[in-house]
Amino acid sequence: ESTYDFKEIEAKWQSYWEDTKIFEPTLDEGKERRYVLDMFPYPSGDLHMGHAEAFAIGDVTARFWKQQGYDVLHPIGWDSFGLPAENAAIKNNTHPKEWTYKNIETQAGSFKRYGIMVDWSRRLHTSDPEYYKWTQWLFQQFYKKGLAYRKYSKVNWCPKDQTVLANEQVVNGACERCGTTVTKKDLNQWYFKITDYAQELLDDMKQLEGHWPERVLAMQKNWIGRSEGAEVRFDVEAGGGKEATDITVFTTRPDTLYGATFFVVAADSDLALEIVAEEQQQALETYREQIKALSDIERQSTEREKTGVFTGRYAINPLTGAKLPIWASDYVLSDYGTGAIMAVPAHDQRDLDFAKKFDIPVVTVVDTGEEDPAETGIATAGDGKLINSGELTGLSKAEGIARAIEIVEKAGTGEGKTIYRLRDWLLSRQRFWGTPIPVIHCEDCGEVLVPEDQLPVQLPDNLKGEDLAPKGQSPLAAASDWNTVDCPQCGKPAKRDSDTMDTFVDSSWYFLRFVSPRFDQGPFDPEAMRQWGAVDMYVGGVEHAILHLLYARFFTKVVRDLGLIEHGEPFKALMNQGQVLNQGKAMSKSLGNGVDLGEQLDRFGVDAVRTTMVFASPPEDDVDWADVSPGGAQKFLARAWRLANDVASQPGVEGASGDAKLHQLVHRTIHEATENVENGKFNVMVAKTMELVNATRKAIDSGAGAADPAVREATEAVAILLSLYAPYTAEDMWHKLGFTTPVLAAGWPEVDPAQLVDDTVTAIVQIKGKVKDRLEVSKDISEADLEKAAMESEVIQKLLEGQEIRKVIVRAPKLVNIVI
Ligand code: ANZ
Ligand code: ZN
Repeated sequence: ESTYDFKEIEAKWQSYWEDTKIFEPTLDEGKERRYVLDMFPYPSGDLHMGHAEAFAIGDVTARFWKQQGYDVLHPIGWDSFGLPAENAAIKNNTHPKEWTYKNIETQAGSFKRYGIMVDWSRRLHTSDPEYYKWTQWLFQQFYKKGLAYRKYSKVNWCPKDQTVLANEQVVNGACERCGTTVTKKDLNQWYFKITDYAQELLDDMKQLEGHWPERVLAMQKNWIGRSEGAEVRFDVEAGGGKEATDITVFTTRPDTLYGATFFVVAADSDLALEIVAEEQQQALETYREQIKALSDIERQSTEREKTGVFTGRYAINPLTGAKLPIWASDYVLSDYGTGAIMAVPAHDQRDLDFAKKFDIPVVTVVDTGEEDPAETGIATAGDGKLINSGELTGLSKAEGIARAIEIVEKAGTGEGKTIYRLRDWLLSRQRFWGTPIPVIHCEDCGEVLVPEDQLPVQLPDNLKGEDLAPKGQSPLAAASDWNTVDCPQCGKPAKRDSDTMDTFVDSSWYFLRFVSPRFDQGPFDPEAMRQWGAVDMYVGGVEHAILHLLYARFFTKVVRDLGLIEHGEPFKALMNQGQVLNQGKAMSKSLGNGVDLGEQLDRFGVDAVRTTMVFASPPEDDVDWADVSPGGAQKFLARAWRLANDVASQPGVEGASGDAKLHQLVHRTIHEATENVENGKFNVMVAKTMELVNATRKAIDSGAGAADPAVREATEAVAILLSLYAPYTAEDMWHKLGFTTPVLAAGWPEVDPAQLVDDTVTAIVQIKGKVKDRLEVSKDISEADLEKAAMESEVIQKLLEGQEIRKVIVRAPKLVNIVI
């Protein structure tokens, strides 16, 4: 009873929290609501140290808002489609759902043990038909708006996983998952038209400034990649057995038109094949074979030596009439801008490298004051005066750009243009364990949406093991009993679409589903959505800085434009937690530096692990498990817990505020803890709790004693502070202190501003001119209060016993002299 036994304490409270439903929002009318969300987990094995950190951090905010009196929604679910389940199924000759739901159960058990304040009644899994029915429904709404479409395209193909990868899943030319070199393949694929929202995705980042980490906003901005410039049309002379034509380029530097000395088309583009002179065709085809396996990043790398082939054709500069040789090269990308450029070697490094390699002239047209690029091999990109540029000569770079656009617009050979690096989102996957695309292909009717009343299109249950092994087409394409259906429009035999959706689709709207996860009339209940709206605080790893967050923002905007919600940004605030490292490195099997969460919990207890995670550093910094001390955290919690144990055995004194110094410290601690949590300095908030625990212990042992009202006040405050990150200890203390409701129902203590006044002075209390006591008082104390404080002093009261007071002289704030 009087020693801190975390195992005993943990065993006591989990079911209590479930019974009292204290983790669930009350949905009371008129109560202000807050929505806290942690990025939902993927069910790979059991929880690990990374989960433990992220969820400990997310829970601080959720519990803090709860204590502050908000009605808090803090749900949990699983992102439960995906490749690992399928691979496990192939290996174990099972259906992917077995591995998936078994792991989910394991993780759910661990989360419950971990004491996260989540509303378990709202739990969802994206692989449940009740969930993916609405993923399919949303896909169909996108389709009807022209925001989901299919096109033939060269896609990134992982030869090992036998599936298509989005650009963002290709890292340095290799598959993000398995590291195999990615190749290109021509396939008919589904896309979401996220490019329609490029500008809005940029503009709305203003709302997020100050609430999202700056670097995340910078990464998103960069990814969207807005470029302002012009499109300019160049005539192409007839030659090499081909007729005259024209090619449009995109340039951010129309001011440098006079410096264009050659022309480049993307070697892998159809355009290159169309224009190439007959005598150069073979050379081009050989070159195209060579570059096939290269990723975009390799192609654009400034390190790599430039390569290319002359096409045998010439373009005419619309301003100068000069004849520019047209080359084909891999440093120009076929899917950016128009897939063709005018090359200005003096002012673009890639062009200069190419010009040097193939002996093409370099003409400087902007005098930046730097040395001549033709000599140095270093292109100059800065501002300066235009030279050798006809009617543009003498202008600055900005003036030149504006003027050149005017000229080409007037001549009808070009126009000002803004383009984006952002590509449409390739969402189809040739895999089994994902949301089936709810479309039927009919020879006569083309693409036909599966009628709404037939949703969800469910995955078949009868495929397992080898049936799921990648064979270049989706296992669903091979399952003819599943994919053969009647066309909903004409009734003829037709085929279901056999692709499934990228799992990023599932996670692009789950935060909307949580407001009413059992609703069966739509993706969410409009009334519940009106009440909860956007997520107030979203917590998760910075690895999701681009894709997941961009996709979720895009989905939210489309759902708003469908008239289903009012808000256009899903996450009002974002917190990126750091990683948990060991010995300065990410934990990994190969390094052998993994730390098992379950073992840590067994050894130190849930609260000690959670406290360590929160205390180690500010939330966004990494935690090195080799540098922290869960044992120390456990001692701190035991110390805190013993306060309640000591106070509990005391009768308690009513009325007076007790030990003034401790009373003041309580209020200062709460005040500072509030600011620390609000500013995301959770670690400092823990340090403040530690100071309060130490001061309270001191007051018990060598001062006021455990019965002092300030000691009780301090101990209650400690329990409430601990309720943000050490839930079991906090709950146990709270009940020891005599309360019969959960500590999360305590409410955040109110701070008495008078206790925050900084300047106190030491007042001297004299009897007949001799110093008998000293009091810590506010420097603004009134004469009457100072006299009262002096008379209430225990020392003085003893000395005055039986004496007749003749006169009291008070000089606030420093002196009281009692004459007897
Ligand atoms: C002439 C020029 C002169 C250019 C100069 C730059 C500097 P951002 O800012 O990234 O949008 N470009 C256009 N399309 C391309 C493609 N498909 N692949 C590779 N490069 C391409 O870059 C725009 C500039 O990159 C364009 O402006 C074009 O080169 C090149 F002193 O045109 B510039
Ligand atoms: Zn049909």
